Amino acid sequence: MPNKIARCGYALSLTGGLLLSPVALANLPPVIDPIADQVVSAGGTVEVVVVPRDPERVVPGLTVSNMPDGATFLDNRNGTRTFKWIPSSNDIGSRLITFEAIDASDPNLRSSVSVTVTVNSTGQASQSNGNQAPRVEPLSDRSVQVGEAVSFRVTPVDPEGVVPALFVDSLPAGASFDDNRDGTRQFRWQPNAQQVGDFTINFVAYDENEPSLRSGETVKLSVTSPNAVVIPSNPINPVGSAVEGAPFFVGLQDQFVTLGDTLSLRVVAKDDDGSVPGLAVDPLPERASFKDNGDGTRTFSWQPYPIDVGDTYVQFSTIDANNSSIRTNQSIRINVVRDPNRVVNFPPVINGIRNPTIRAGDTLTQRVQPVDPDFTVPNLSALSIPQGSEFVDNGDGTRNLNWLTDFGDLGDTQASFRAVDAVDSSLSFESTITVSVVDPSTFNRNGERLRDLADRRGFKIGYAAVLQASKVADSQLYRDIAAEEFNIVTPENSHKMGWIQPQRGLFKWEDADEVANYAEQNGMDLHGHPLVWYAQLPGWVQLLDPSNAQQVMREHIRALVSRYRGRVAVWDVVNESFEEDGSYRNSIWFKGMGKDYVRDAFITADQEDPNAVMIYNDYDVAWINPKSDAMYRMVQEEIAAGTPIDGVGFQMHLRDDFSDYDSVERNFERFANLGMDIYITEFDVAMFNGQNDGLQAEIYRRVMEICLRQPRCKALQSWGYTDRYSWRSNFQPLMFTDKYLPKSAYYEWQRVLRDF
Ligand code: 9MR
Repeated sequence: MPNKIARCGYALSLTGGLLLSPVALANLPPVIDPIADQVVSAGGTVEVVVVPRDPERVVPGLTVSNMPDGATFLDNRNGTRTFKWIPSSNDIGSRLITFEAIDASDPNLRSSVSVTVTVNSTGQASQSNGNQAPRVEPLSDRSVQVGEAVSFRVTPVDPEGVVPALFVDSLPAGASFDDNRDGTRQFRWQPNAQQVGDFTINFVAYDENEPSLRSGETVKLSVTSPNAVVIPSNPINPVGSAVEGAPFFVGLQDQFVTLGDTLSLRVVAKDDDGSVPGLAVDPLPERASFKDNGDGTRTFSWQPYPIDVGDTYVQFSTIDANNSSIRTNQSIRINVVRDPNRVVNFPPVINGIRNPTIRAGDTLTQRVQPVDPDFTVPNLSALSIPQGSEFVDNGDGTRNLNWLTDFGDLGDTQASFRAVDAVDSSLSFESTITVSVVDPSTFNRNGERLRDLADRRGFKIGYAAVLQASKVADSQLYRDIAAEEFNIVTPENSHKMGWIQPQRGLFKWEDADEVANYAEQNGMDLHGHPLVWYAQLPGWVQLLDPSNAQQVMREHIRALVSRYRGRVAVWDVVNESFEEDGSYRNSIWFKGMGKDYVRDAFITADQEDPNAVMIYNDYDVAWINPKSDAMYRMVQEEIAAGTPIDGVGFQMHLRDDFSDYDSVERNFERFANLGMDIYITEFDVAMFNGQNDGLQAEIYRRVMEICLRQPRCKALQSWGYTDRYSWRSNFQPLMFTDKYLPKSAYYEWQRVLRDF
């Protein structure tokens, strides 16, 4: 069996989400959908739904500042909140109200939207331009049996007579919501046996020009077990009965927890044949644990934070002891409520600082970021810092430990910081790091640099650059080694749509420009990544009506390709459009344009920069399987249609048990025979078998050899280069350690590039 990569950004799936914590991923800030300014008469009502979106799809927190007296900002229990206010004649005038979305895991990642609310003395209550929110025609609750289909039409109406856009919140797995092309949409679903239970589905109509003008209609759908299934010993858990002979949960049900308390839930499963079934949970909420009690049961413990107020769904699985494909899954709802009479205050923490290593002569730039689960800003101070360093206030609640070192500083020095709760100064958190200042010669590598060896063969050797490389603590060392070793660089995150176009038409170029300038200064090619992808989309694209997808896609491609025309050598035009079975992924782009979006994207990109190499990029396609077969057919079709596609990017996120080399070689060959250039775009090899980097190095070597044997293989690019900054850093997949020392893999590549 070939290796599978972990799904992007969700490394939990690597292990079934049980034993390992997620690897460090770049976390993107949430955004709030645009909100129009409001005009209201005294005595009228202002009502605005505030919709935050997070690129990682975790539900952000929401706050409001400058709340007028008597206004409310209530939780709609679906991730949004409604601001409501009935001003009186004392409120006449204008005021600015700011809504802020706060990232669920990193409260320092925020973004805000400000709205001017103007209260008039006369006239009718109205929205700023008289435009009123559309609504959805009433729908009734219904019930459906497993195996049966349910289908109904959802009709939005707009008081102004324009056709509103529609979307559905919380579409159950397997359901669809298709455009009837007459302004309505059809909800269709055939629930399966795992979906027994109640589903609340919210259909929302919104005004495309003013997305904050919206209103919803909620339908409760009850899915019942078919009569044919015998309900066994466990009446509380109807799901447990779905597969005969499967283990089942005993007494597992929805939970309720008050903020400030810790939920402790003993999870018990049985199997009628007497064996002890396995237990797993996915996703494990942040800070939750699922401990083995040593008696076949496990205890799920979780202390929710304010960000968790509302519902969290957790899926437990119980797995047959003898056959792991026989399992029962059951999702439970954990409802977190705040007790208004109880003051809950959590202590702050300082997250995410690791012991840095720098060269004597370099400047350490260590950002220290305290966070408070209550969203207050902690007071940060230094308890001890190295002599000659400074602890500078960044003005945003963070501070930087800046230290220009020299040879006198060689060795390990500690720095300690304290964050004190803004409300209760008895709550604090201390954190200490060890800064290692190392003789620069420590980082010398034997032999020649990879890029010099590659240059001699007309080959590209590359890496993906960590987001904001100029701001990481050890940026000088990080960027110097990269510049010495590589002749092509891919921005790991700064080209992604969620990062670069957080609002429609608003482009944040700074971080992408940084990489472009760095590449030029160091004589490296730049590899753009990616123009069209289903993931890391900004909130506004997630809300987009598919009929607008084409225009949005084209605007995005044109903006990026034209900005970097002549500077980006290779573009990943379309990324990851296939599912494992070779079908097209049902992305917003596919929904809007069908599979033609791929062609459209290549044509659009090529028009903006005919000289750049335009490639299609995907994972798990480096060897022969249904997915690479589908990609092969797609490339054949595009070539026949004259689409300007120049090559294929094979990501190759491998594990250290990989062995399918022959298949890779044959696969590359068939694409080469189509005239495609081959790029290995995101190479890394996760170490699952302990710390032996020999296995890893062997895979590095063999893949480099395959690439060099194939004349069409133009580049081998690893997804980062130091384990310190890797999306899978727990598995040390790269060729330098987290302290920047070359591993065996490095020397294998060096040797092959030199001798092969
Ligand atoms: O390494 C990237 C990580 O930092 C991001 O959080 C994640 C989501 O944007 O994407 C990772 O890179 C992915 C790449 O863009 C596309 N192929 C799979 C990579 C690993 O998930």
